Amino acid sequence: MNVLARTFTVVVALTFAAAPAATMAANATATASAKPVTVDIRNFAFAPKTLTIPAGTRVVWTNRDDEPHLVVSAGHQFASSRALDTSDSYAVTFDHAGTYTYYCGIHPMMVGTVIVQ
Ligand SMILES: [Cu+2]
Repeated sequence: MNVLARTFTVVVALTFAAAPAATMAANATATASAKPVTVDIRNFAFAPKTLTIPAGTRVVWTNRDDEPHLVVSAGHQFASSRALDTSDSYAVTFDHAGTYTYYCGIHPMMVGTVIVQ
């Protein structure tokens, strides 16, 4: 094999090797953006208090307090949780853009907002 032919072989091999890698990277990005976003309920507050997410994101609230808490949609825009005991979680997938305010049904001073873009 002369040098030119060998170079051509290497370029072709690299082109085919690179294609699956690029596809895998694209899939990894899609998976990363679909990851659930966590809101901790801690010290009688939602953290973060305001969350901005792309449409289609699943939000998971987890109670880190020793007191029970609830997640209740202020405008009945999504289903309310049951009472969450310590370490219990509640998840809602937000498919549509909008501003969703919520509060704790036991401690109504606890408020949070999910902004879906
Ligand atoms: Cu509460």
